[in-house]
Amino acid sequence: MREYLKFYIDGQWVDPIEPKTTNVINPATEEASGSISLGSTADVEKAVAAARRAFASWSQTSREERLELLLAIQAEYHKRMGELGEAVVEEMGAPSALGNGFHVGLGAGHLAAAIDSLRTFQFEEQRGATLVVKEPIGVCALITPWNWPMNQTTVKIFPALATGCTMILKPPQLAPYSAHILAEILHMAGVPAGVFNMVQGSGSVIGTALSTHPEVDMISFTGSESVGVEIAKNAAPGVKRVCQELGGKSAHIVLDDANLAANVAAATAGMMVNSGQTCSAGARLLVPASRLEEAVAAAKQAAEGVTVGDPKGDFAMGPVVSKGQYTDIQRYIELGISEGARLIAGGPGRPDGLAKGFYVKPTVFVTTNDKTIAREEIFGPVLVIIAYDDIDHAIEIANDSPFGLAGYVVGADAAQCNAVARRMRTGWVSINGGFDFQAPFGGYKKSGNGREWGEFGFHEYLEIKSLLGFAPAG
Ligand code: TAP
Repeated sequence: MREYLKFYIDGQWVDPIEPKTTNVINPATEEASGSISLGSTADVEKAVAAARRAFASWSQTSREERLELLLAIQAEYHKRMGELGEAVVEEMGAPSALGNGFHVGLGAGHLAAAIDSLRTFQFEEQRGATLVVKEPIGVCALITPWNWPMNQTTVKIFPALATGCTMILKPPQLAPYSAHILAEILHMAGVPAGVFNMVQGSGSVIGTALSTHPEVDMISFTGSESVGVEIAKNAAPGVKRVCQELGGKSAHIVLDDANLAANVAAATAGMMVNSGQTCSAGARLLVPASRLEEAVAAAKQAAEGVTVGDPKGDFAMGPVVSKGQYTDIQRYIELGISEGARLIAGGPGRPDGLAKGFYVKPTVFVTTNDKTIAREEIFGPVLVIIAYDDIDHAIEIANDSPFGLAGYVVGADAAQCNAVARRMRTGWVSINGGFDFQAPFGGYKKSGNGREWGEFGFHEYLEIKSLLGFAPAG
């Protein structure tokens, strides 16, 4: 059993001011795997005060000093990747290969990207007699979700550190272990006292205290639309910057010239990665109407080939994170059926042989874009296939969504793929599997307003100042 009962404030592991704990449930066993403390507004006060004090000196550090610290963090991170991976497996049920692979690899990737960006980032630009300076915005509240716990924390912490900000991290109650280990890594690497602080607890208490705190300058939030809106409202009276990374219902367009069966199979298996709990998942698979049945056969075979079981075993898919998440996904599957969608794989209930744990069947429907299961984010292993008549129709369907986070295009003709990608109203489009840690990531429409990852992620943490009549040093 893990007991992570202390918070990290002002460079020290400290007890909560008012002791209160909660169990963390292992989604594979439905049993407690450990416990964390639930903080109060008094803990937030301490953490914000520490971050404010530290900002005075950390904001004045040189690029080289911050680079040295990030390199020290990188060395510590690499030493403890195994522990981080095991924590992710236990807290959110990721299969071992995924938890120890892509989950912790995303953290390492964001760290390397922050280091690369910091080496060359232009913090100053002389424009005639004006110097434009980018300065750290101040004390940042980082509020993260459970679905890719290492990705979500590292994509905020490292750019915040690199730009000279100080911060308070509020990790998710459902997946708090990896964040605690990450705080240990930062401590071991020598992050100065107060620069990074972490308070565990509920969003309604800790998140609200941070969003409304007059000494918090900026909030970087990843999570659901409803909480994003609440944070923005809470932050509005203080005129804080609020960067929101919210949900998605991304289209994955398979063009007519693509190797359809192979691409549909890959897209189906891809949807089931992390039990479908990925904001940028290609949850709407758009295929040519003339080849729908070919796509259905490939998707059925691929979904039925996704093995589901104990995250510690050799399975492609583990459970979903919680009972609440399991119940929500079951509701959507039932809704799909009652709305008349054609169920081609999976369906309600647990997979055969799994009596315990929040396991969901890899599920595929064929439906139309007006149905609830095609419009709302299910955040589970549920793919909807939608047929299109021609490319204009495919793009119309792709863009007919309240969200605009990601998109995928696969096809043999690169020029055509590029043209389709350009017409998609989303912040991030992967063409034939393209992936890049330096590419800005974030959403249009209800998917949010921020851009994270690599150099573009730095801008969220920077103010822009003009120094007029600034004579360049001669
Ligand atoms: P949320 O319920 O929104 O929770 C996200 C974080 O916000 C948690 O740490 C939560 O705390 C906290 N929170 C809850 N209420 C709050 C409040 N009133 N004020 C401040 N903070 C509050 O999301 P989730 O269920 O963890 O994650 C799933 C959602 O996140 C999906 O919609 C998904 O699409 C989205 N998501 C988006 C992205 C990107 S990059 N766009 C990435 C991942 C996930 P507790 O839960 O600990 O109480």
